[in-house]
Amino acid sequence: MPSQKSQTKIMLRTTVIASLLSVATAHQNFHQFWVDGVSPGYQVGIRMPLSNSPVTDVSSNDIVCNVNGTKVPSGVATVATKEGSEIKVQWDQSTHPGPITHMLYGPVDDASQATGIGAGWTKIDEQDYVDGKWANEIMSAVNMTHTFTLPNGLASGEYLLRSEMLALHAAQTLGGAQFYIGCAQLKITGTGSTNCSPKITLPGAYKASDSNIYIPNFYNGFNAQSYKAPGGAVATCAAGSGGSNPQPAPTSTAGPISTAAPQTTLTTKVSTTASSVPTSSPGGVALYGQCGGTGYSGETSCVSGAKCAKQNDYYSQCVPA
Ligand SMILES: [Cu+2]
Repeated sequence: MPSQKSQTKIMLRTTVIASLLSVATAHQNFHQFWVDGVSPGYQVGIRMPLSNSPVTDVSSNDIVCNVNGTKVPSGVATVATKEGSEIKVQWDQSTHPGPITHMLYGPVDDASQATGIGAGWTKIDEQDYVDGKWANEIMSAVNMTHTFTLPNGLASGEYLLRSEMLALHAAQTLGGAQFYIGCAQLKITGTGSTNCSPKITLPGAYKASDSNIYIPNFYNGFNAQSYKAPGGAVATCAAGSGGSNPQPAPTSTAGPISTAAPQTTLTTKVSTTASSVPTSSPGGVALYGQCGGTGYSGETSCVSGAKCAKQNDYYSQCVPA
């Protein structure tokens, strides 16, 4: 029978392990997103990191798309959307105080081949500390989700969407801030002809000693209300009028003015991802609905005025005839 002393030792050790575990489970990943209310599925379209641990070295390539996130080809599906679309991201539950930020990298020909390392990033969304709550608390109240819109005026092409939750609970120590990062791959149809600006270089834009990363007085007089997440201002993009959800912010006049009709599409390049229900009607599949592809067994004719066009082996879609 173990002595009183060794029992105490065992209990102590168990307590230490339990508390380490609870710290580990407090970590978080970006695990799902929705485009105009439709999700391609859990972890689909996202370069999932090897673990839910944070990146703390802001000068490493891991700051781009998390550990393993710059590996190409990525083997991850690219999800189709359009400028002005509403993107909802969902993260694992988090009690770590801090902001959420979204950046785009592109356009590129093939998002699955883009490492994201370098100067091609622009910030398109940021939530910091609002009405006494950090972004993670605000998200916690809505099932750990955060919603924003893609800017209008984007050039058509493929992009990386970088979601970052910066945890500041250890930011009072140099190198203590914890960056949780996940990158999704999007194919965006846009009306712009130029990129958004200003550009952000990753790694490079963040320094460990930046005043929004290293906050010595975080628990002692720090004013969260004036806090702004790293990466600078939210970008402006070339003007365009294609989206059905106009963005108030962009003011640039660099792009051509288009009168293209609003489009609603959500397609994925990989067969394992289809979770959207095809919209069928007596006259055929609705405009932009699915009408074919490997594994598809629904209606294959489109409503009048639309034709079924093959996007890839896995997806055919009704488009204007
Ligand atoms: Cu954690």
